[in-house]
This record gives sequence, C-alpha cells and structure tokens, in this order.
Amino acid sequence: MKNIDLNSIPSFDELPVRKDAPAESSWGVFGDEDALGCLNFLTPAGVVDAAQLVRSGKVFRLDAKIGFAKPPLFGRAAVVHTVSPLGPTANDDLLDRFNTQEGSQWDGLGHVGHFRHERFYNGVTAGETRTGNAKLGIHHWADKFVGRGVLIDAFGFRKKQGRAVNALAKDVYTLEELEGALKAQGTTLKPGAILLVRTGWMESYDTLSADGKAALAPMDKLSSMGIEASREMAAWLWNHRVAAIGTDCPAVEAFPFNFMDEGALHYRALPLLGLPLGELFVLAPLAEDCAGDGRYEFMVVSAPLNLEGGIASPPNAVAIK
Ligand code: UVW
Repeated sequence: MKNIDLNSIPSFDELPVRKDAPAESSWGVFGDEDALGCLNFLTPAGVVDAAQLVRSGKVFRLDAKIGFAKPPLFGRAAVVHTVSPLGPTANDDLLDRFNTQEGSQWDGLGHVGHFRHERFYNGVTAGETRTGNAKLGIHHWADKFVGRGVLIDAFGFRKKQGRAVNALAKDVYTLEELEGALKAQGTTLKPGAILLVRTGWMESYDTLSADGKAALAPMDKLSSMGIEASREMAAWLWNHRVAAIGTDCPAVEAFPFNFMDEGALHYRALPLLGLPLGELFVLAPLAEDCAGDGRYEFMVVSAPLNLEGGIASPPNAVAIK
C-alpha cells in the first residue's frame, strides 16, 4: 500500500493513458506491472481515516459461511469439508474441490479478460494469468484490502419509496438510484471507498426451499437484480476513485447479461479499469445497523487468500463500526 497523488490520476474521459491500451481502460495509470488496479486508491492515510470510523465496536462479517450456496451458482463445484482425525484428541480440516468462487467472493483481475481485446487488466495475456509468474494473482491483494467502507442500501431505498423489489428477477438499480440512495442516507463518496451495494438478492435467496435454490443455480436458470452496467456507471466509479465494489447479488450487474456484450460491467470493471467486483456478500445486518444509527460508513478489513496466482477469493471481510 502506498499513498498516491490523486491529482495525478486522470479522469475517466482522459483514459487511456497508454497508446496501445483500449478505450476506457486504466492500463498504465498505476504502472505497467501493476496488479492492484483500483485497490491503489486504498492508501495508508485512508486506513488511518477508516479507523476513525470505528465508534461502537460492532463487527459485521461480510461473507456468508463457506458452502452456504447449495448448490453453488453457475454450476461451480460444491466444496466438501471433512474433519480428519490427526490423533486421539486432535483434528484437521480437509476442503476438497474448493472453488474460490463457490460463495461470497472477490473476483480477482485474473478472473475475466476482455473477449475482444483478448487481454486481462494492464494488457496481461490469458497465459500469463495461468502459469509462470501469475501476474494478476490474488496474492497481490493479501495485505491491500483495508479502508473506508460505504454502504449504499439500494434495496432499502426502493422499499422506502414503496416500490416492489423482486431481487431474484432481472432488474437494474440505476446510477440515478444509487446517487439518490446516497443522498437520502446523507453519505458522500470520498476517494478510496470500498463500496458495498445492497440489492436484496441474498435475503430473497435465503427464503427459498432447497428445491428452489437448486432450480436457480445453473447458469442458464439464474436471474438477478444488479447495478446498471453503463459507461456512465464506469465513469462514476472511476471518477469517485472507488477502490472496489461489493454487492449481495451473484454478478454485481444484473444477470443474465450477454457475455458477448462489451458493455457488460464485468468487462468495464475487471479488464479495463482493474476494479475488483464482489459478489454474494452478506449486507442485511450491516444495512439494518446503518439505518439504526444513520451512519453508512465504517472500516472494512478484507484479507483475501494469500494464494500465489489465485483467481478469486472469499473476501474474509468484516465491516467495523
Ligand atoms: C458471473 O457473472 C458469471 O459471475 P462471476 O463473476 O462469479 O463469474
């Protein structure tokens, strides 16, 4: 983590800074070998500021229990947990088939490349994400993911307006709504926010029967609310120096989205801007507390797996108020 001069960071309209980089990409802004992307907006000074937000001592776990999704979404493998006796009074854990995206997760920058440019963040090739020096591995983030968290309770905002929300159906929270919710909460977005957006998906999922959960898990059956995937959204996130965006829905953006559409947020965020996307977070208890005391900002500590070359990770995150 290092302090950066925010005035030296170009605006979204000034991107790209590298001649060989795609439009609307941040490649080269943080150096050609950078593996942090927007996490560069998290700084030592930001950590100190975030610590000032801790007042009540309340701690909220942001990831669900491993294995909560039964079965995991998108056809991902289900983890098998075995307690293995090590001796008469000692045990070990075995986690078999653990997919780092089986539940709550940060998508790392090696997860999705741009299908047309055939490159990942900062121009990294698919081969470079899989072998050798694992250029964009999640291990780069192991001690970088701490800062000021901000919750936008988009779900609560809609409900307050008396609008029905079915988070399990495809629908979009617009940028205008996110800004409206922020305003209603009295929260401002300062540079270096770990932004959390509550869509309501996790709570709806929790109410389903085992059969209901199984029915929506395959890629071609899943539908979900999510945030708008537009140039304006990407510009807003970049221009506010958002360091990462985590949500309680399966894809941050609404699902299904067209994997061959360059406008998808997955492409705008991961390969182009280097913006980490967080999915299937637990946000309802935090939102309830924020509504109670009117404070929608807190310290976030996330310690992704220190896995050399890892593609993604459970967030291993807490919000501290
Ligand atoms: C999808 O949108 C398929 O989600 P993920 O980031 O978990 O791959």
